[in-house]
Amino acid sequence: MKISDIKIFVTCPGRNFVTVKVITDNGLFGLGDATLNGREMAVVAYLQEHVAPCLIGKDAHAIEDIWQYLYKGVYWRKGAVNMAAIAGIDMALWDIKGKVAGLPVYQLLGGKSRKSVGLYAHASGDDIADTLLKAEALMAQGFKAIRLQSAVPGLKVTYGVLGDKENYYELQGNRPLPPEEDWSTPKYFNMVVELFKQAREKLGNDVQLLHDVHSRLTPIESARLGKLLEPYNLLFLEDASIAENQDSYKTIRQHTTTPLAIGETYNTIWDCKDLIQNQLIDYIRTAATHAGGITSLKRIADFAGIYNVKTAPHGAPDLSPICFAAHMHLNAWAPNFGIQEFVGFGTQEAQQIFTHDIQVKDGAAFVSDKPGLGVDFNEDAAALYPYKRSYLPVSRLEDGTLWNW
Ligand code: GCO
Ligand code: MG
Repeated sequence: MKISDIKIFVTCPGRNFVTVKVITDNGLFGLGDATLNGREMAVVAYLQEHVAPCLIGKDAHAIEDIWQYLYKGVYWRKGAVNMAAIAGIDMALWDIKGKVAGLPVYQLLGGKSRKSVGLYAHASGDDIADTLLKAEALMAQGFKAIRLQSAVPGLKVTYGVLGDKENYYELQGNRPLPPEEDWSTPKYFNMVVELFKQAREKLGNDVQLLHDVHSRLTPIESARLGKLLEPYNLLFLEDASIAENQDSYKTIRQHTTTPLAIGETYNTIWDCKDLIQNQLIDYIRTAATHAGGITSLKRIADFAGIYNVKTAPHGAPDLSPICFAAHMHLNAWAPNFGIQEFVGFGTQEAQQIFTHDIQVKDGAAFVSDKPGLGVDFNEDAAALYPYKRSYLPVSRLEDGTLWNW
C-alpha cells in the first residue's frame, strides 16, 4: 500500500484549519490536522513544497519510519512548522492503518483503559459574577471540571474573555494584523484570587476547578499565585510561567502544592523532558497537531507515566476536530490520562465540514468505534470558506513592554 497523493486543504469556517489528506494506491485515504494558529500558510507551503514530494511512493504502513524520515532526515529538527506538518501526515497514516485493520485507532495503541474520557469546559466571563453564572450553567449540563477565566478590571481587554457580544474566545478571520492587548500582573492578582474564593463559595467543593495564566507571570509570581490558590484546591494551574528554561519551574514547585500543567505550545518531548523527569509538573498538555502527531504523543505519554505526570491534551478552538479525534483515541488508551480540554466542535459551518460520531454526555466524551480516527472531511463544504489571514494578539505591559503569552 503506497502513498499515491497528498492534498492540503485550508478552510476558514470561523477560523482557519489546515487539513492533510494522504491517499493510497489501493483507494484509501487518511486525514490529519496541521493547523498552526496565525502561521497556517507556512505549514501549507512546507507540506506542499518540501514534504509531499518526498512521500509519494512510500509504504503508507511505515508510520514510524516516515516520522523519523521527516524528523531526523531533514537535518532541521523540531520547530512549530515542521512538527505541525509531521503531525498532519502522522495522523493521516494512523487513520489509514486503522481503516486497513478495520479497527479504531485506540485499538492499535493498545485498547481502552477507560469507558469514557473526562472533559473540562470553559467559563470565561466579563466579571467574576458572569464567570460563575457560566460555570453554573456548565455544571447544570453535567460538566464536573471547569476552567475559570475572568476579565481583569482596569485592563481594556483580557485575552480569551470576549463576553457574549463576540464570537467565543479569540476572534479569527477578521484579524488581518495582530491586535495588541495590555497586561498588568498586579491588577490580575487582585482579580484572580477573589475569583476562586467566590467560586468555592458559590459552586461548592465537588466541582474541579482549573485556571490558565497564559504564561503572564514570572516563576516567583507563579509560586505566589499557586500558594494563594491552595485553599481553593485547583485540579491544575496552567501555563503559569514560560518554561523555556525548564529548571525555572523548580522555583514554583518548591513553594506550592497547587498542581501545575504546561505544554500546549511544545513541539517535541525535548521541550518537556526536564519538567517531566524532575517531576516539576503534574499534567502535560501537548497536542497531537503541534507536537508531531499520535506517534510522538504516545511517546510523551509513556515517558510522563514513569514520573506520575498525567496527560491533559490541549483542546482549544484552533485545533480541528481531527486533532480532537486523535486525542480521543490517545485518551481512551493512555494509562496515565488525566483530563481533556473541551470547547465544543466549532461553528455550525465547521461541523458541516468535519463530521464524526464523538458523543459528549455528563462532562465526558465517548471515542468513535469507527475504523481509523472516525472523522470525515467534506471538501465541497470546506471550499465555501476560504483562508483568511488572521493572528493571535500580542501582549504588552501598560508601559508598552512586549510581554509573554
Ligand atoms: C487553551 C489555550 C488557548 C490558546 C490558543 C492559542 O488552554 O485553550 O491556552 O487559550 O490561547 O490555543 O492558539
Ligand atoms: Mg492554555
